[in-house]
Amino acid sequence: GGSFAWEDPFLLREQLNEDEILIMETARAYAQEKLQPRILEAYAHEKTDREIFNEMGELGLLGVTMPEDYGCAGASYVSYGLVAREIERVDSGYRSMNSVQSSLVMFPIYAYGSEEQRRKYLPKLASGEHVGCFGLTEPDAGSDPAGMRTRAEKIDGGYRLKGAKMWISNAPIADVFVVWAKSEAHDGAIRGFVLEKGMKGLSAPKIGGKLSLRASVTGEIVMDNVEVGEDALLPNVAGLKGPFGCLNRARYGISWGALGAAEDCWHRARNYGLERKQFGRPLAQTQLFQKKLADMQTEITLGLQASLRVGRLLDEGRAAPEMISIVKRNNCGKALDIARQARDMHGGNGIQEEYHVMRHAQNLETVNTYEGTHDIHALILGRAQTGLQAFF
Ligand code: TGC
Ligand code: FAD
Repeated sequence: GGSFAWEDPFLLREQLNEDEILIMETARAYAQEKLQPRILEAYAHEKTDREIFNEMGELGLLGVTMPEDYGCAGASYVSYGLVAREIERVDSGYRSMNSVQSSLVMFPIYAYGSEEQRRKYLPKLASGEHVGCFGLTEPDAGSDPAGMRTRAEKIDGGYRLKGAKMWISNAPIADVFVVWAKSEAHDGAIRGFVLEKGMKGLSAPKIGGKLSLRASVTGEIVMDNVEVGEDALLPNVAGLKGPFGCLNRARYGISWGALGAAEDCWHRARNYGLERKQFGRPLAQTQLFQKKLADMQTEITLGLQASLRVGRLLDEGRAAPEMISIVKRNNCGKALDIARQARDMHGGNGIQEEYHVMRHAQNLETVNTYEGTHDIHALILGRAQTGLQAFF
């Protein structure tokens, strides 16, 4: 018979190779020592610390799957998932900063860019000297990005971009903007463009009033006749499969990340239940409390095992987008439920910032919505098994 580790029931750690364990431990030490101490202040005052990009870059935690030629770690997708889990154990907003930079900005430049674009942008994004953002969503096109209005008109030697993007992570502090637009010169196909801070007509106002993901700044991207050269076009992809290729990777990372936040809630609820006494005994000695802990342990353990499997398939080049929809949808939905339960199990203290669980619950509302809402992933999976699309 084997022994049982309550916090790692299926011995996930044993399924990782040495490089993966190393990168996980680097990310964990950084997250716990450097990020955890600043989160309450950052969250309360909506402060996004720009330095975090430099710190992550220095440790090799940005764009970990990209090759070493461009200043990256050349690590596995499993490593990328482990990094997301460790960072989101502290806060979903910090993981968001990393996901966008890695999967939504560095990946498209690497996968769809020219060699010149790769050399120009990737090393500075990898080191955190530059911050990137990804503009797909618009005020009137969220779940249905095909409905975007942003246009690229052909001009002599390049393009003129017109339109507005909404809900864009990192935008107000970004140096590099990967934006998607319908291009007249390409029969109206959706194409990717790389814009740079300071271009005439380009602005990125902050969206205020968020009650979720407050440590990660979100903005609009306004393109008021932004003129760019031919070299701003990502040459090697056309159509929605461009942005979706990036989303596949980010969604996969989020499936790990959300469970990191859930684990933090689970561990905090367990500790609280062991210490807090009511009716003359620890809360953790009641049947209802133990059932909740068992449910959390079960969902987290199953979810991590599923993400690990999808990560291995990604590393083998065999992961289908629908597999990613299963883990993104399930793990975000389960993490949100777990965070809400953990909040409840803390009683009144559960609403207090220093117990952290309510912040996770608030954050996971966003995580369950962005990168394809919980229901949109259900429709993707419904379509894949019935052959019938139910979006419209
Ligand atoms: P559909 O007809 O299904 O597909 C259009 C074209 O795209 C291709 N495609 C994919 N390619 C690669 N990977 C995928 N996952 C793909 N899904 C679709 C497809 O093959 C087709 O190609 P082609 O060559 O035949 O034209 O498109 P649809 O318009 O019916 O799409 C519906 C739907 C719901 C699947 C899709 O639009 C969707 O997923 N909506 C959700 C939108 C979304 O996820 N937005 C995310 C914005 S970015 C963000 O939230 C970042 S937050 C990150 C952070 O801060 O951490
Ligand atoms: P809608 O599409 O209007 O959906 C509203 C509701 O209707 C949802 O419950 C949805 O599930 C449901 N719904 C929609 N269509 C259907 C249907 N056919 N059938 C049944 N139900 C349906 N986007 C980016 O491009 N880049 C970013 O960096 C980025 N960062 C973000 C950061 C934050 C903090 C947030 C909140 C969002 C971010 N987003 C980003 C946008 C995010 O991807 C969208 O919010 C998300 O895709 C949902 O789009 P929407 O908000 O327009 O909602």
